[in-house]
Amino acid sequence: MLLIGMFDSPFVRRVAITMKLLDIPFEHGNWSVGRDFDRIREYNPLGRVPTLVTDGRETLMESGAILDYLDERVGPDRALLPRSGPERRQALNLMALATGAADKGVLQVYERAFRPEDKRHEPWVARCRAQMNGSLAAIDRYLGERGVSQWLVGKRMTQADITAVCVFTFLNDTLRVAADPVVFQSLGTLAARCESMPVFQETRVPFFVPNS
Ligand SMILES: N[C@@H](CCC(=O)N[C@@H](CS)C(=O)NCC(=O)O)C(=O)O
Repeated sequence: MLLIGMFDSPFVRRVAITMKLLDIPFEHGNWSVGRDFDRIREYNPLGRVPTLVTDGRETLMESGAILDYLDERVGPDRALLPRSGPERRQALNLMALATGAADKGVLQVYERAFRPEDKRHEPWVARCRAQMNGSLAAIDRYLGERGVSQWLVGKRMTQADITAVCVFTFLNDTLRVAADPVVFQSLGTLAARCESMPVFQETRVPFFVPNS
């Protein structure tokens, strides 16, 4: 299998971590959405990552759809998203908040990377920042109430934890969301716990400016 996209993307990274945890080997197409745009579009007309090319030459796009395929491949007992019921709904809600925060973060990063300075619109950037912070705060509050030593859902690490941590680390690297240690303290504790695990360390790379 070929996983296209750099690990500085939280969307690519959550797929890579999942594949490693589920013992699914892959070749890594470490291609930049800026520099390797045309090459990525040969596989995904949208020019987006992650894109996964399966051994059966099927091309999958959107990290959520790719994760769904990976869970299906390993079966319900090993799947990283809870199978059904309140835990599944809670995990999906937390992941929606996390990926939503990441989307708003990516927009802010691209504003700096792709848009000339005189064309930037600060009120729009501020709106993205407020949406991003609001989502992170909701996850942080939820975990704080649950207990910082807990996983986000159930009694084991699930896709909700992987996604929340990949997003939090990305937003911290690019936009310094946790510069003040009091803000997002619970998420910070969860991230520190996960980032010390080998599977997270193997996919931890410095952020790369997209159009360089
Ligand atoms: N909803 C998508 C978001 C993926 C995404 O935003 N990827 C970024 C990299 S972090 C990308 O490909 N950007 C290039 C572009 O959209 O032009 C997913 O979950 O896969």
